[in-house]
Amino acid sequence: MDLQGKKVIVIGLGKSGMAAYELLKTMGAEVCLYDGKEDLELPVRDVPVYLGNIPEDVIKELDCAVFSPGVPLQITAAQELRKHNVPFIGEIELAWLCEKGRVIGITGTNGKTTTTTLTGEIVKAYFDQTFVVGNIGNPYTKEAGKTTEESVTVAEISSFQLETIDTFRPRVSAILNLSPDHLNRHGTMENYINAKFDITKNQTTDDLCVLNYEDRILRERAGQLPCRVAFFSSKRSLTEGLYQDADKNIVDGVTGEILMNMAESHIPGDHNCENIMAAILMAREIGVPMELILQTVKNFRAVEHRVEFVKSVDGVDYYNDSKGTNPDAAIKGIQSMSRPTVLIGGGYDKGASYEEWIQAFGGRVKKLLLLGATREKIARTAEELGFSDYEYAEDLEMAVKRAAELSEDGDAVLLSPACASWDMFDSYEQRGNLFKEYVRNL
Ligand code: UMA
Repeated sequence: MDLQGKKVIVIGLGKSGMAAYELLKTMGAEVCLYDGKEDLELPVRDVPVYLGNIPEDVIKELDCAVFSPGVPLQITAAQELRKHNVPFIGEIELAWLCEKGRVIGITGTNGKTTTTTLTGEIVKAYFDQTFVVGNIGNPYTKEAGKTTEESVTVAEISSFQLETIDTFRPRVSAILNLSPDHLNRHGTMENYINAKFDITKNQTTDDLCVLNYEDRILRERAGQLPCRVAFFSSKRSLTEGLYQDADKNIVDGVTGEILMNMAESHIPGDHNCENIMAAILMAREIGVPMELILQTVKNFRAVEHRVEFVKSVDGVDYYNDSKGTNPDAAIKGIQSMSRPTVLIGGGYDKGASYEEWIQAFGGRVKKLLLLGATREKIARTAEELGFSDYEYAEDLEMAVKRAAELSEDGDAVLLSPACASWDMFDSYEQRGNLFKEYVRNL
């Protein structure tokens, strides 16, 4: 799509929207901007900005709309655009139009950020020009203009972002796992799964998709994908791809060669073993020598906000798992605790069910402190499951203080909300940073 001289509107003026705007200017488009927030402080003064709604005479003139990932495709402005047959693409697709190098695209419900960061580190160790972009917090449109034929882009891609791709074609993709998330946006699990599989829709047999063998849907649909597939498994031996054996070795399924042992890594747990195996398979496909891959894996440390150790106060270890934004991620958080734990949870309601999360407490949680929009819903589920060791907290700061009172030498305090942050915070990063600040103030 050539956008030179075309009238383009950017929908949503957060990080991605503003980066898309800058890129569109360099592409020679005539840009205007829209945001649903009527009292938004104007981000720029040199182009028209429409807040709340887009006038019909403006819509009639538009050639294209570029959507930010967080803006649902059902909003009134989107319906108006559709009515006037204005085509829309997402911010990822726009970036792709300017991409000159090879792309690794990583999706899945959980583990995306760890896997993207690790893969980025490995690729950076070998290729001079590497860009790590996408849902991880660095909009792809911010970097796409800098790519070259030699560069490699490692992109974390959310289901929101996959809804609005058109020709985006990663040379290597990965779908790490699938569990219910963002159902308020996608409506059904089927829609959510389809959005995730769309990462492969333009791939061909020249390309590879890395899949988790332990995820039934991924395993079953693998044969229908238009590209080659490489599996990894943390639970059973495979004759292809990579697997983890009973002694926690990561083994090459084809040659039987032991590549490394999980004890050599700083990121423990089967879920991290899966992230590591996915990163190894992707990096190998893109041409990074195995020795360098393994060396980088062994040096890699945990990502911020993902079961991140904060501090020990009076013998109590505090962990920040603000990135535990859905029940499945939070299950991994609580399962990695080896001490009696005061757990802080609750937040924005994405329509999830909290049953499995509460069932996964497995006697580890001595008290659950609940905050945010979902606190009553979680409390009801807890009661139904016979877990009544919970209390409400008014805000995160009060929750941290109460957790300190309730815990004793040898315990852990874990913030792992099982919910998004958007009811009380701008982002999970802000929630995690505030948690760390409150802990340091104890
Ligand atoms: N807005 C509207 N109408 C709406 C909703 C939002 O106009 O109905 C406006 C808001 O007023 C705001 C702007 O859109 O001004 C925000 O746009 P955005 O929500 O797309 O946020 P960005 O700042 O552009 O950040 C986005 C991703 N956010 C979401 O998908 C919600 C970031 O992922 C991503 O890091 C960033 O692009 C760079 O690519 C965050 C996230 O929470 C981390 N992602 C979800 C997740 O990981 O679970 C998918």
